[in-house]
Amino acid sequence: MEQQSLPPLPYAYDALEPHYDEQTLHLHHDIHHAGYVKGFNTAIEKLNEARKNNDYSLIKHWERELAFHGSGHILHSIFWTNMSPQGGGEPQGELGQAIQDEFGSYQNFKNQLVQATVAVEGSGWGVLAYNHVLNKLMILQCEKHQDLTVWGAEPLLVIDAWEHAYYLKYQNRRADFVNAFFNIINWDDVTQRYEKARQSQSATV
Ligand code: MN3
Repeated sequence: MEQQSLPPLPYAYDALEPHYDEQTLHLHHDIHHAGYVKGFNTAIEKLNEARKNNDYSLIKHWERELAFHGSGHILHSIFWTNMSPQGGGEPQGELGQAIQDEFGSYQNFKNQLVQATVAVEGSGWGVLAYNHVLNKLMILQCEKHQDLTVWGAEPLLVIDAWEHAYYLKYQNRRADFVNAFFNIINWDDVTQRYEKARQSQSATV
């Protein structure tokens, strides 16, 4: 497998102010996300070596590293494009309808996603996902970057609830950060992800 690289942000570091501050974005993207990319590449390299040498003595460690850093890399890549300086509002079209059908209303959906994200135990994420296997939208909590998911769930909209995502500006007020995030959600991006996810084939139950 090819080495992964850190994707550039699709906007300037200060573009999401005041909801998401420049200093946090710098640290979050340039240090934290870069760390997950590096960790993922190391895990890939070590697993290549293990196969080559037929030495699986550290297999448990490197598989865990692969899941943690790989999931961290994927979720952050989605997180950056989930935000936009022109974001906010409510989703329209098919996604808007699907949210209404699944959760009863946009407000119900928002309430559940905010509460789920705020209540993540320790470090983790709030996630809106489309589940290929069940053909349905789901709101999930994710601990760390990889725990508590459901197989077949493709993340569409993710909210980083690790302290590194908000602590400089919001300190212990995770709920304030999560609510502010709704002012910068890029619904066009979320809608495109939903449409692509619906088009891709998966065996269903
Ligand atoms: Mn993060």
